[in-house]
Amino acid sequence: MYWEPDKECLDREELEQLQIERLQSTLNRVYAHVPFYRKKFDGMGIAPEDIGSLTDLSRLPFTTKDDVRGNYPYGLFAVPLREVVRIHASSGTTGTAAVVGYTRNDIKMWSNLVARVLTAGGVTKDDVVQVSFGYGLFTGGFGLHYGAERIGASVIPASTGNTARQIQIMKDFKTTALVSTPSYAMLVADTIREMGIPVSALSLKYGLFGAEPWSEEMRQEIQDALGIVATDNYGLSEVLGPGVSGECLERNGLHINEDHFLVEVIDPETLQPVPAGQKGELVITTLTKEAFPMIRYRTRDLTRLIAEPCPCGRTGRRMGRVVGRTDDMLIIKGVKFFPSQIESLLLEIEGTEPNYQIVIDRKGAMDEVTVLVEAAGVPFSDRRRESGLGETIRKRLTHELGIAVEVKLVGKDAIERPEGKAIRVVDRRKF
Ligand code: DLL
Repeated sequence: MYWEPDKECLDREELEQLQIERLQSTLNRVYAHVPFYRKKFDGMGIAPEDIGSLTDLSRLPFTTKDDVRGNYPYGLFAVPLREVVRIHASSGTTGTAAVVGYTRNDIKMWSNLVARVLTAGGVTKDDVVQVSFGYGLFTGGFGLHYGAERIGASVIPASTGNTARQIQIMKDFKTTALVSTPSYAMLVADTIREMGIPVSALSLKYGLFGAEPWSEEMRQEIQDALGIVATDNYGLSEVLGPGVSGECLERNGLHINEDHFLVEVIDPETLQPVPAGQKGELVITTLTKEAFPMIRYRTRDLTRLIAEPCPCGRTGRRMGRVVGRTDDMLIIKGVKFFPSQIESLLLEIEGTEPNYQIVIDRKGAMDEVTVLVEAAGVPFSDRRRESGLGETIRKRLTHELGIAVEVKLVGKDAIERPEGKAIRVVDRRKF
C-alpha cells in the first residue's frame, strides 16, 4: 500500500528530471534569501544557474552542524518569520541548538512524507496510533502526529513518560500502532510483562520506530514480545524531522523520499562519494523546503545506499539502517547530546574539575547514564557537602540534557587517562 503511489513509484528518469528542477529552484531560493549561502556560493564562484545537472551537485559547498549553530537562531531561514507557522529545535543549549522553521506548505509536505512512511509501515485510516514521542521542540511528536492525522488514523498524543499509564491507554483505547523510539518499545514490552498483562489483551499490530539506532536483534525481540511488525524510520531536524526515509513491510532498508531529498554517501575523510552499497556519511539536500532549505547537509550518520529495486514497487532508493556516527554525539532514549555540553556545565559548577567520564549501560530495556566527576575541592570525609555537590550536578545535568542522569563523585585523578588523554565516553550498549 502506498500513500502517494504516483510519486513513490515514479519512473527514475522522471524522478531525476523532477529533482534537477527542484534543485535549481532551491538554489535560487537560498541564493536570493540566505546571505550565508550567497556568500559561500560567491566565494566559490558558483551561481545557481551553473548547476545544470545532478552531477554538478558535487560542486556545491557542504553545510555542517556548526554552520547551523553559527546562524542561531534564524540566520538560515529563507523566508521572513511572518511566513513561518512552526518552529522546532534540536536538542542543545541556547546558542548551540539548531532552530528550524516551517511554512504552511512545509507542514503540508512534512505531513505527507510522514504519511508515506506510516503507510509503508502498515498504518491505515482504520488504525489507532499512539504517538509516544515527546511533543515539543523535538520534531518526533508533532511530526508523526500530523502524518498520522493526515492518513485519517485516530491519533493518541500520548507523548513520553508514565509507562504504566501508557500501557493502560494502549489496552483501553485499543491502540493498534505504537510510534516511539525502539528503546521505549522495549521498555513497554518489559513493563507489560511486569504488570502481568498478556499481549493478547492488547490490539497492537504495528510498531514504527526511529530517532535512535537499533539492531536487527532488537527488532526481533520487540516483534516477538509485542506481537507486532516493527519498521524503522529515519529523519533529522535540520532537513525535516521524521519523514526522510522509512521501511516498508519488507523490512529491508529505508525508502528515501527522493522526490524531496537528494542524497549522497561520502567518505567522511576525503569527502568524495563512495560506491553504491558502501558505508559512508549521508549527505542530504532538501528539494522542496521553503522556510529552511538545506544544501548538502553533512548528517554525520553512517549508512549505505541500496540500489537494488524493492519488491514493494517503490522506486525511491533505500538506505541501510544507520550504523553509527562520524562525531561523538550521544543518543540516549532518543535524546541527543554531546560530551562537550557536560564539560561546559561542569566548568560552571564550583568545586568540580572538568574531568569526567560518561558511562552508558543498557539495563534491561533502558539506557542508564552515569557521569563520573572528579571533585578535587571536596574532602572525602565531608560526606554532606559531597552529596550536596553531587546532587547539584545531577540536577543541572538532568535539566540541561533533558534526560535523567546519575552522578558519581570521585577523587582527583581517579578517572584513568591512558597516555594523558581522557576517555570521555564508555558506551557499554550493543546495537
Ligand atoms: O530524531 C527525527 C525523528 C523523530 C526521526 C522521530 C524518526 C522518528 P533529531 O532529534 O534532529 O531528529 O535527531 C536526528 O537522530 O541524525 C540520527 O543520528 C538519529 N536518528 C534518527 N532516526 C534514526 C534511525 C529526529 N531510524 C538524529 N536510526 C539523526 C538511527 C536515527 N538513528
